[in-house]
Amino acid sequence: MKLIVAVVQDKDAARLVEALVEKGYRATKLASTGGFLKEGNTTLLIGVDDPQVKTVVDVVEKTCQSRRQLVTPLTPVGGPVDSYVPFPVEVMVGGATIFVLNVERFERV
Ligand code: 2BA
Repeated sequence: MKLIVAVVQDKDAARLVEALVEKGYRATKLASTGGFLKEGNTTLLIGVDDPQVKTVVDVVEKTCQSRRQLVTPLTPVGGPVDSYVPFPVEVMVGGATIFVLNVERFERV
């Protein structure tokens, strides 16, 4: 068995959970925050048998879009505040960041 951990954008999360549940997969949705943008995103935990990993990853890939996002860097710590002009920087976020982990033991009691 594998645990798929997928970090996705909030905008795609509801559709993704719907698509997974519709196909008979179980998923847990966690509210999370990206370390870089410090904005909310969604982390899904999806436990599946090994042969189903590819199908689930395909569903995630089809459902989640990449989006460009502008980030305004913070004032450098200790730097001159008055002369600092923060220019927005564009980053490409998502579709999804996916980790596939081996599950040592799974029980539903
Ligand atoms: P954030 O950490 O908020 O990152 C959002 C986007 O900012 C990233 O998109 C990437 O395009 C950019 N970014 C992140 N760190 C950067 C850096 N040090 N320098 C320049 N640009 C940077 P994604 O790569 O698609 O990541 C989306 C979210 O997935 C991340 O949100 C984070 O919550 C999660 N994530 C990505 N890689 C991860 C990893 N190795 N471990 C744990 N979580 C990860």
